[in-house]
Amino acid sequence: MLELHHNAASTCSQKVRFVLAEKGLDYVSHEIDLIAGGQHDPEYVKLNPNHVVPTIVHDGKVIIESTLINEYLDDAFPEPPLRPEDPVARHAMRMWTKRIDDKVHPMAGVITFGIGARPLLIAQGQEAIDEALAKIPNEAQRARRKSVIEHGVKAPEMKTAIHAFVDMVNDMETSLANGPWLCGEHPSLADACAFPYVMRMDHLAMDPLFAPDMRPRVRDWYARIRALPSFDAAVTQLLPEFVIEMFRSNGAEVWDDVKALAARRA
Ligand SMILES: N[C@@H](CCC(=O)N[C@@H](CS)C(=O)NCC(=O)O)C(=O)O
Repeated sequence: MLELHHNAASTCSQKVRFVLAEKGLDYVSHEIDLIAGGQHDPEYVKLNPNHVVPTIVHDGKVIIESTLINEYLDDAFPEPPLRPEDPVARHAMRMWTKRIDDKVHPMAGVITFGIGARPLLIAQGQEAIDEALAKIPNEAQRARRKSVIEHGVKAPEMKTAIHAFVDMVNDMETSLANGPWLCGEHPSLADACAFPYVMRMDHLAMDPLFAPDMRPRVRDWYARIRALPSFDAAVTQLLPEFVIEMFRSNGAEVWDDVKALAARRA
């Protein structure tokens, strides 16, 4: 039996739900409200001491860290395989997942909280913001979150964040010259890992950065991913339209600043 502790809008949860769907695996769903602080619930922290989603529990065994969860699922449920057999292609796949975990994911927090969710958080008042910040165990993450809630798109962290996303879509554009998916002819864990971040750009109205005249292969790859039934199960069925609309309108408000930061990297 598989249980998944997750959140509809969380990028790391989306990539795990995509893999669960690709493998046709049913799971018992435990949704964690990240705005209300469900990730800090002492019972949940016993499962995930990092206070983050996702976590899976498989026949009583607790598995954390989204990329490692996806590798675990591919080990435990090998069909269909989501890692290339060829060692060089498998290394390329792991380069994508590592780079996204190390460089892109921390910056996704910057654009999400500094652009998409910022007005909602500010509306909750400073006391609620301070209380939520105090609960974040990772010091660097706490400092980044504080800065972007205070300064929004003008926060010093925003430049590095936008550049991490521009670098990602640039390198995707190059890789996708070799095939329809990031590591060849079939979707792999690299695609599962990358799509939530490209989607986050889309939801924050940053999609001109992969417009047909700019990064057409990324554009086509994103359309290809969205056409898969697993995308529907992992995202469309769970992520409320009002969240996407809120992100998109908050993103559109600051697009000129984002565009200026992106132009310095493109
Ligand atoms: N390295 C972790 C990162 C997980 C992570 O940062 N999850 C975010 C949602 S995508 C979260 O739970 N954030 C809680 C918070 O910001 O307080 C993984 O890959 O599982």
